[in-house]
Amino acid sequence: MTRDSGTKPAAVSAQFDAVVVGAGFSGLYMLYQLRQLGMSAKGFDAAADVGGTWYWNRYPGARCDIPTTDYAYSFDPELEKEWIWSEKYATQPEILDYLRLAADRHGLRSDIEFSTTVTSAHWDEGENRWKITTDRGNEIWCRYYIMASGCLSIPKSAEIEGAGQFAGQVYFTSQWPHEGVDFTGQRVAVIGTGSSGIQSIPLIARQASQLTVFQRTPNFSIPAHNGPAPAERLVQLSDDRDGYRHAARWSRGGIPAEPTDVLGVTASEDVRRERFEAAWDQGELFGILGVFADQGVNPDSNDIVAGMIREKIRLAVDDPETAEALCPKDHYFGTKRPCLDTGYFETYNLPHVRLVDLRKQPIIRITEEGIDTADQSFEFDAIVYATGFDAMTGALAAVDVTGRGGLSLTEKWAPGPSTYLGLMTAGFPNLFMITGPGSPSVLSNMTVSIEQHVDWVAGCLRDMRDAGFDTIEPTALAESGWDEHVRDCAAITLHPTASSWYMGANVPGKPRVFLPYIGGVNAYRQACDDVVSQGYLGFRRTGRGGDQCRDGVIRSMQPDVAMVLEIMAGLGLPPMETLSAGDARALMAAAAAIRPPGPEVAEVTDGVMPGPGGDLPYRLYRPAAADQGPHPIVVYFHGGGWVLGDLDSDDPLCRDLCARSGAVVVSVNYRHAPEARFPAAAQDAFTAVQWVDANTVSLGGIPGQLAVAGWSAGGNIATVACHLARDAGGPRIAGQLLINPVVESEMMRPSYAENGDGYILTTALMRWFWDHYADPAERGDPRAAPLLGNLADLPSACIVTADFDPLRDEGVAYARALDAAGVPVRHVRARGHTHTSLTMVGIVISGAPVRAQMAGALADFFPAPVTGAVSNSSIG
Ligand code: N01
Repeated sequence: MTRDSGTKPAAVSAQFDAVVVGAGFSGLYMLYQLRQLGMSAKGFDAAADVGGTWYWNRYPGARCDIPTTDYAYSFDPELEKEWIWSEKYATQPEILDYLRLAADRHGLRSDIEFSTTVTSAHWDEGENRWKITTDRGNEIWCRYYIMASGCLSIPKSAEIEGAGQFAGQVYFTSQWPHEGVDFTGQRVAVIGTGSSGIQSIPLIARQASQLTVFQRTPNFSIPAHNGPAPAERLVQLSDDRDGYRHAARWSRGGIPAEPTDVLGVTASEDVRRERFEAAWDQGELFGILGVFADQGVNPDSNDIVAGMIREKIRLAVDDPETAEALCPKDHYFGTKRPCLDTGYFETYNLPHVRLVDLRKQPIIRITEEGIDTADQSFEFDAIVYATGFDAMTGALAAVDVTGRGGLSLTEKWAPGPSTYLGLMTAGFPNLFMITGPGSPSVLSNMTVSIEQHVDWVAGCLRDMRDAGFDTIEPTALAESGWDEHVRDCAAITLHPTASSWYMGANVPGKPRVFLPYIGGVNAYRQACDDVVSQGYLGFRRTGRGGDQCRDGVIRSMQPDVAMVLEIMAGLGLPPMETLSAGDARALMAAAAAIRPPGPEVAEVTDGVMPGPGGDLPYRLYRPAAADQGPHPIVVYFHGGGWVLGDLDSDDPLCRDLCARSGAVVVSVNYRHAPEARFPAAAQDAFTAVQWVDANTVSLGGIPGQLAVAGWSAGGNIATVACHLARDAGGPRIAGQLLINPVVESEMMRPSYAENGDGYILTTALMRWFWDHYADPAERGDPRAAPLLGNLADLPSACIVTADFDPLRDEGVAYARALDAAGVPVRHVRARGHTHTSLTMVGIVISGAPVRAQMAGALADFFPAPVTGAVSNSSIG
């Protein structure tokens, strides 16, 4: 950001405990907290006064898009009482006044050097301090360097040829003249239809004689319905301010709200309409983003909301062609930040306002007189750029920052930012970021996130001082674990599909990574608190207090798996092992009845095959019409500890495997314990494989292309069938896909100690299964514990193991033992998954890529290319 004019202070060389860059919401509160700690601190800001984003963005119509009752500090109860917001969404001048008052109440200005830009920050390893320099020649040494420089503070350049040629007036919404602009009688162009454009266009239209809006991407916007601050919220606040603020801190977005569990895809048309209209009338971003619980992850649900907003746009705009051009269709609703407007779409009904759709006629260049598009030359008196920001990383990278060994921050972040909790980055000790990339920041009510970050940093500095540490820095492991978690959270949403500034897509050459943390303010706060309560897990701290490193990863479970576990814990179900086999089966069946059905396949038929103890029911899934076959066949065995499960229990998973792999899947319902104990299930499995092999052609299979698959105990009998087939000299099995298989009975491996409690399949339940299935004396038989058998000459294997599964280590051991025996093995690690989560098709979205790998392994078992498989990317 260029420096604003102001009285030039004398250059100084000084020492402080901390330097804070930025004097907006975060910088001011950080300075306040540093004072509370008794630390000396210096603030710098390029602006001539406090305010941060609210100092610069003075364009007409600039307001916040979070209700101002919530967009406020909570740390100062007196300020809260003293300040009454005049509107639901306050204007920029009012918010700036509020920040001035906050600064004055605490005398913060005296600590801030205004009109001064920090240009470099270098970590001195000998001194264990940062050396900071500014554009005014200051040189400051400090222990802590705190970037409170905002997420949207570096304007993006216009990137349009000839931008410097224009002879008329040029304005950027992000650097608006303080004295305001009078457009009366002028021909004005606005380029850009993000929040800044959408807020300013209706007001510019009031003055301009002609207004032409150049739109590259239409944006979703809903009416703000601005007015007085909502009475209901004011009452809530005055009745129980602390309770309200507490609820905000532990909410998903930073505003108290009851999350819905209504799914767009299953709700009735009436419910959909009613919920949408209520959110539309409320005029709040989080409301419209939360009409349905699944609209952020499910394209069909998202389309319902998006479609209703497009309906509203068509109703608001008179000219059908203009209306259509204003309807966003290239991104899912919410994946680019939606806007709140006041009369935006209606502005296009004014006779002097025109929309130019840059998708149809792109801008070729800016000329001295105006703008040339592919179709037309326009003349203007003024051009307004509302073209956005180098978001989230721009301000951090604008300073020349070097850490340990001269490592530059921009070099480290060339592939995309990497942080621990969005607060710190490895190699840069004592450098803190307020609302940095990898934190909820721009997806949340910023004031709540800012206070949480500042409080965390202040607590961290206090703890360091108390324990005698001078430096703190995340470990590489902790940081990569957090980065992975941030990516995992984004990957299950629709966000990565959009070319948004959240993805860095608006700045040419910027790496495309989802920048903020989408797991929620509450989940994030919990992670930060857990880091502290675990002795600053993931940090190295040094000083006279010693050299302490608590290495580790704070969150490694897939976010949707964690959510399912939380929901299940909330149901208070009795532990399975306390039930009779019959009651446990009934519980499983009840759960199966209410889950999503899994993908469509061409045909599903039930039948029976002869088994050693009577007929065995089976269900056949065909990937394409029979006359489009034949296909390879996979004989599948369901999970359930040899006690539970049936043809229905693994139905969605079988559909998924069939649709993804293009193989016919024959799911076999073998005999169960305790009614039929060991080795009944294993015998049934082998018999089923023999029968399918003998009937390959009539089942629509390709002779010689037969594989087995199974999950859990089904994996056990699938591989045992391979042992038996090898020993019997046939049938020939092309491969075995074993998903979290049981392959031994000891239950002694570390994964039992790590994961034996809390992840659905527990040690106690596993013991219950074994007790039902086999006598202790039988459990060493290779038909019960195949890991103990002869593994030579078994079919190629794909073994899937899940991180949070007690069976993980025996699966890994089996993969290693097969490999040692010369069997080709592929080991798929289901990162962050539990024993059961991969089978939750349509619920646990993060399981989809793992199931795609399974299907790929099945396809690899068969020599010829498989026909009929659908694109994996189309299956959730
Ligand atoms: O910026 P933006 P913004 N030629 O990046 C277009 C917050 N905010 O300043 O989408 C032609 O959203 C660009 O087109 P495209 C809020 O978080 C909040 O409006 O890249 N067009 C887009 O239409 C917001 O999301 C409030 O195809 C070009 C626009 O310019 C964030 O700040 C108010 C172009 C930029 O939209 C950023 O908002 C204001 C080119 N060369 C801002 N380059 C509140 O309400 C870019 N565009 C609180």
